[in-house]
Amino acid sequence: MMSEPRSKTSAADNVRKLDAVIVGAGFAGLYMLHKLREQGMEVLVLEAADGVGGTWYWNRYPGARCDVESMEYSYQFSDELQQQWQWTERYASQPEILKYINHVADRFDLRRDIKLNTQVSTASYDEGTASWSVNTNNGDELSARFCIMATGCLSSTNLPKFKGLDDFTGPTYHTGQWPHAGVDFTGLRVGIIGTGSSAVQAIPIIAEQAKHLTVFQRTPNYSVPARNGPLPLEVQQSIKAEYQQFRKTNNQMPFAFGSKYNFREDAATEATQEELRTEYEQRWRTGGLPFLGAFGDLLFDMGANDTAGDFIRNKIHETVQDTAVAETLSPRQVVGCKRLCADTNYYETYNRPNVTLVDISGDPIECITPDGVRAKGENFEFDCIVFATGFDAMTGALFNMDIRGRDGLELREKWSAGPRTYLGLTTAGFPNFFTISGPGSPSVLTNMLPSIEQHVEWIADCVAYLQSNDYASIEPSSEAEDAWVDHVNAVADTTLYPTCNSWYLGANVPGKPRVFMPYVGFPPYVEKCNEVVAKGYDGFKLSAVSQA
Ligand code: N01
Repeated sequence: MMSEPRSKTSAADNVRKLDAVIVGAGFAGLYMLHKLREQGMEVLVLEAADGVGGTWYWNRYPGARCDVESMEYSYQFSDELQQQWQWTERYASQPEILKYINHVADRFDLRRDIKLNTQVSTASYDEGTASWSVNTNNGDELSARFCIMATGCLSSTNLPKFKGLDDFTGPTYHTGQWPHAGVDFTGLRVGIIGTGSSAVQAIPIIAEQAKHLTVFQRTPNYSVPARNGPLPLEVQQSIKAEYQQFRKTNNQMPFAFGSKYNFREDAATEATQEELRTEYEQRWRTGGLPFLGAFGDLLFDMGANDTAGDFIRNKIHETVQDTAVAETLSPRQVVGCKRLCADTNYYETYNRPNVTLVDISGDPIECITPDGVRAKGENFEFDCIVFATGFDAMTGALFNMDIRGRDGLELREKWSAGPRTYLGLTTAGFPNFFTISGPGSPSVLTNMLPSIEQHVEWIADCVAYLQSNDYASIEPSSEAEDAWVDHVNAVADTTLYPTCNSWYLGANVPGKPRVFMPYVGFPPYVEKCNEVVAKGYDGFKLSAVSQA
């Protein structure tokens, strides 16, 4: 599709010239590289880690696994790949997903165009040449027509600035930057701060090893049993026999997964007590996030949502023997407005004699001390501390770089009141700059793999369109962007998502503007993206080939 790849070097000025630079070698970066190379482009992927895998490279905490089923949380762009790869469990563990990503990197010969251990420090747009200058911590100087951010939504860890953080004399760990050698907690007194998805997976396993585990909980989270287990060969074969149709049906689901679980349209508000109990019980037994598909109004109507909340709170009380602990573990916010967790023995773990729950909802942690944590006027002594405190989601990784568009406009400055994009793919003032699963796209509310594939294919088609029509650059108009931002908010406001302090809103990071970042609803989003293209890139400004 591309005419001629750009010349490879420019020895005189030491700047390597490329068609595209991609930042990040996770699922998004790898597929983007594959796609653009197929189009004859010269591409380089820059990756900070010393291996591929993105989120699955970093998040190696005990119990880390995906909450979307393995037959769905995988690439669909290659039928051979999806037919040949064998998953072993209903939900793939972190090591298995990392093995899969490495297999993909080898299978499609991607490694030769990936530079590891390389962090992008600056990326700036040069109007004269209609290209991006990219600099790295290793002194690389690159010039590329297209700059594509595949930096992930949950890749910049959030470590709250606890007073005394550096005073603790033992080791500390963040779930999102776990040591590769693993951690042996045997015989140790362990403190863990946070009770989100990472903690909910890690706590049961750490509790089995540790001498004592103390959990500091600021907000309880709803969790449903994952019901993980081996994935029988016959189940895989039956899905593989109709894999393409299965993928297609999933892509028509609101969150791009779970079609076999029937996301019902019936209203919980119109169901009898018996119907509610039967439906929730059946989903609790089946396990996993399709629990939220029990009724069509769960994420839209407070009364409907309460019925799901009551059901889970009852389950917590049935499971946890100590009534006071059960009550402390019982969330009061809307089910699903913080990401629903899927666990293995999470609530059961609080029946262990070596586990203590500390409710810090009313009294924030006072400080970290040389020996542990001080909270509620009490000193808790630990041999090590685990921070399961999440991520500066969706914008954090982008803001870790100095990204400047037209006229030196800084991305951090432009988004200081919250991210502004058109379709979550592009932002005004930043020509030829794309964000894969960026804010304003369904991303984290969906099965990430189909969302990533849809973005990669949209970007690849866009680049091919520019090439074949001799356009130098593309960027959205401010009007299209403003309308999209308003639309993203309007859609979110029809749901219950904005009702609690979630990372979807940036509420977990002090000082971050409170803006709902993802777009709710995969099928209408894809339809909009396709419509924009069908109308000749409606809402975008296309510039003729630069004379520079
Ligand atoms: O992070 P989180 P996570 N003092 O932000 C607490 C995906 N994921 O890494 O709720 C005390 O959810 C914070 O408390 P609060 C998934 O999308 C997927 O667990 O803000 N506590 C919260 O309890 C998920 O949603 C999988 O009041 C503080 C916790 O730390 C996302 O990643 C597995 C605090 C952070 O929870 C993030 O999950 C893992 C403070 N100052 C992750 N600051 C699966 O696929 C924060 N907290 C299964």
